[in-house]
Amino acid sequence: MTDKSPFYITTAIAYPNGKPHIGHAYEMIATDAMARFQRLDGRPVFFLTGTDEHGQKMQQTARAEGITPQELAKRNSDAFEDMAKLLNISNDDFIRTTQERHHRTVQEVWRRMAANGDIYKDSYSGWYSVRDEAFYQEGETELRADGVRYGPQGTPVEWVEEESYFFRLSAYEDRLLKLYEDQPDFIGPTERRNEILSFVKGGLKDLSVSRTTFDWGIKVPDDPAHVMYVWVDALTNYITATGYVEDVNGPLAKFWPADVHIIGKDIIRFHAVYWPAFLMSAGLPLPKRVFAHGFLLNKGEKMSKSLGNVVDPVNLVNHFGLDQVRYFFLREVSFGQDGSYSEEGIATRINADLANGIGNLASRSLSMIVKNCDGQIPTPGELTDADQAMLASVDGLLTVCREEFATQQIHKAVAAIIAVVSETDRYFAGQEPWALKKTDPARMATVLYVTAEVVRQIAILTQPIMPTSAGKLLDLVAAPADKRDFVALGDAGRLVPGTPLSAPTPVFPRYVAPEA
Ligand code: ME8
Repeated sequence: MTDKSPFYITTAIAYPNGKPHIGHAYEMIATDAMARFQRLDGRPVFFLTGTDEHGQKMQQTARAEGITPQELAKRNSDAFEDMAKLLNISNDDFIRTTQERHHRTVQEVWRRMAANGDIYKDSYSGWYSVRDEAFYQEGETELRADGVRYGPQGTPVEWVEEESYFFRLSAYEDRLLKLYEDQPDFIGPTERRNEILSFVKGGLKDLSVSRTTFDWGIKVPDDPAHVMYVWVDALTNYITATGYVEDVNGPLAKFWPADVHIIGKDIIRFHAVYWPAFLMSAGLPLPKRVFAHGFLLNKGEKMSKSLGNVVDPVNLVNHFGLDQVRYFFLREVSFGQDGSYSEEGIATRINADLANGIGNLASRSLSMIVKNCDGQIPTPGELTDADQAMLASVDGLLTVCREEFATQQIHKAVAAIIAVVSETDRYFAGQEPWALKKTDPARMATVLYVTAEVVRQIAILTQPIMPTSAGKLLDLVAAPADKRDFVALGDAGRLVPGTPLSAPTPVFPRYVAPEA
């Protein structure tokens, strides 16, 4: 029995204090592939992305630009939505934390935490990084030679002293450790799990959860001089969008708790420590898993404006093609680890795996069918061991891909698919259908049938990675619109002999670098 339960997946919601960068694009693409995979596997999917619009960083950036935080948020939130469209992201909703529905939900969650006795007023003094929107212990900071104190992510911290509400995080230490113990899959990958375990075992201090020195945020119920700490507000977005807090029987409430939050490794602490503690306090169900991907590095270096190596995702897509870029990131970067990208790396992958790999296999086999088999899918004869082994390999891919996607190991699923493409190349070359044309046309027909059937299944399975190109491949093998999901894999959806095919058009052109 396959799993038909609802599947809820989210990206982090980005700060719209600037335009989206390649790291944001990467996170959206990877999460999109996972959402598409589950949809094709027959599960009802809810996929959420959006923007995190409050906080000091937004207010400071807006002031520096001489506009209001609302204007800044709107302008850049639109840029994030546009990028999602450009990247063919299949999100079901786009949340903005300035929306009314979100204010209502966050205030209700706050009330529940307060009712549980976990919120108290005191005064805060300590280090704060506006760039990370994070409080740090003195021991986590470092005074460098430039006279500036930096936090653990390498961003400057400043001393903050103000009246503040606190969340009794210290009371959740044991419950959090029990959670990590009882649900070993709660945090992935393992490096991040270990990092969080040692952080929590090191002892938790109560968390300052409101600010009074600026006002760009959601007001604390009954105390409008305080705005909530932006992470209390931001994390709650995941539950806002399901409507669960407002109505547990609402149309999308069945999607809570989330199956997986996909985030970057720099924000694991918020998601794996603060978020479950807030939810426990408010008496709400916890997400099943938090998975942190790595950082993208440009030729191994951190992207930064000062290094001048910031690549605009829009330019990258315009240059190489969308599905090519999606493929590259999902194949090249081990999901969960840092990854490096370069123009040469992308070009190599496009040519090796797409143009010479899947594309070439499809065009060689399908054009032979069109020329030599009356333009129709041929009728296969009796299958030899080689034919059966070939079909068994491709029929076995769904099980492998399911396993890899269940643990977010997308790159391994893609590698398994590409391994079958290589195997098919060897099969095709070994069977020499072009020679069989004269000596044994019936045998040629069988080899072409088997090869085209592999192409069909590879196309179905690569839809989450390269939706448009995989759709074109499915057009080439004349796969009906209702036979493109995972139910149509394997025996159940085999190509039907006699189906007319048109001459294949190239789906993956070779990448040739423009003249310098
Ligand atoms: O952290 N490579 O927003 P954000 C890969 N608003 N991923 C990267 C990256 C890179 N070079 N740079 C950033 C925030 N990211 C909060 C999230 S969620 C309730 C609130 C990832 O715009 C980063 O790790 O700084 C995060 O997952 C996402 O982009 C948004 O980062």
